[in-house]
Amino acid sequence: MKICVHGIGYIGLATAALFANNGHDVVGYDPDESLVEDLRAGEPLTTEDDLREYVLDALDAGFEPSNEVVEADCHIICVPTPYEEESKRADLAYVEMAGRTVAEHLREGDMVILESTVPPGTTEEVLAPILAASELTPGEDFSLSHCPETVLPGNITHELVHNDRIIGGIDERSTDETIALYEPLVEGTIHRAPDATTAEFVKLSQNAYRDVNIAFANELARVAGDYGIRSRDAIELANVHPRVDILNPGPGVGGHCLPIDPWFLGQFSDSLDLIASARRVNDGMVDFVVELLEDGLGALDGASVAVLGIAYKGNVDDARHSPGLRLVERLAASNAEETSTAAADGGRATGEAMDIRVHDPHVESEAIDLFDLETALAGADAAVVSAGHDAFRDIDPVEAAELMDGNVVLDGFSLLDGDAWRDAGFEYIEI
Ligand code: SAJ
Repeated sequence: MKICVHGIGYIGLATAALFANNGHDVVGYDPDESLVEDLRAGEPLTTEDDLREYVLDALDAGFEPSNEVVEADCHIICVPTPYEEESKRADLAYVEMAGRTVAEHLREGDMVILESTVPPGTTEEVLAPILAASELTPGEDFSLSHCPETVLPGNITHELVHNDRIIGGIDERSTDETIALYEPLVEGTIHRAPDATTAEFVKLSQNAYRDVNIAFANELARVAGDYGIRSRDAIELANVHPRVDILNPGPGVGGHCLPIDPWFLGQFSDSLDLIASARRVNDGMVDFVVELLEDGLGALDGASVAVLGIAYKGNVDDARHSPGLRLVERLAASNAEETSTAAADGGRATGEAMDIRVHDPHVESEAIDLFDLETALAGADAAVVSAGHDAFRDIDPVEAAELMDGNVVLDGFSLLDGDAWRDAGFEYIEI
């Protein structure tokens, strides 16, 4: 089948490769010229080795990246749905734009599938009317469905094939056709949603569920701290019950899904309560980390802090909405506050600014200065592990003690060997 994938970022690229590697004739449309050029030159923009190989196989199989949209039997929309921080809403401009482009190329009998994560109702209420501008009727002249992706970044090529899929069309025929397209490629089970809006709702509910579960763990961690017990021991023991499955506390929830998708549930509803609270609990973890740090150091004024990790989770290079970045911003903001309070007091600073040095073995950033591990630790009063990278387990506490001036280590993910760090003279703090 001729397939045009609209948007070949992370998900679109993997989706295009999935179809191309399974015998379909795939064009991947993206307006970004350098992205398309790099892909054509066999240079997929990814640090995931599996995905790179998978895309290279797809290019060998005829996958064609392009800056032009083509007529196709099936259009799959994988464009971003950015989150508007202030209104807590999804910006659907890219979906709308893709809809208009598809409408220009739509023919009777084609299929249109929306994979982007969107607020409930988007396929039926936003996309369908735009596609109807083609003068073809959605559901009658062409099929239209929502088929959300659910892959875990870092494990995309496996999950793309093995995860279950939820598919919901705007009518029965749309659902049937979309299921028939994915069924031969997917090893997980394909579940039929009653309609497109339910499929959209399910995807968001899965991420909101995980976010609420993590918020529960984070709240337990704060409560456990009040009782002087270790939250991870308590959670591990609570989880021996066959119907309890609490996730892990940490310095907050990052990425471009969990901190955002729960809010999309509220785009056309005023009923978010627990889900909104969970968001606030998770966002508030950065303040808790700062409190723990302040307790450990005595005072933040003039302290030198090594922030280890700004990726949004362990072993990935993506720093979007990450707890590590929030921590850096939060510490930098206390510096700014200190300076402006000093100015208001007549110009004399009461405390000194903090020196914040950031290290991340996976992330490259132009927005923030990154240091190698030794430089970040040299002279530091405290080190904070703010991303769960496996590489941090290899830090030798004895060498760290020699490099650092102070002896505070705050392990946001309890991934270091606490006893070894204590033996090396550190005050080892967990969440
Ligand atoms: N985290 C914790 N404690 C935990 C687990 C995670 O604090 O016990 C934090 C992580 O450190 C990270 C954040 O949560 O900051 C999110 O990480 P994640 O691994 O839970 O999820 P994502 O954002 O990488 O991917 C999620 C997945 N959704 C679910 O598991 C329900 C993935 O399957 C989705 O495809 C993806 O969102 C998406 O694209 O929506």
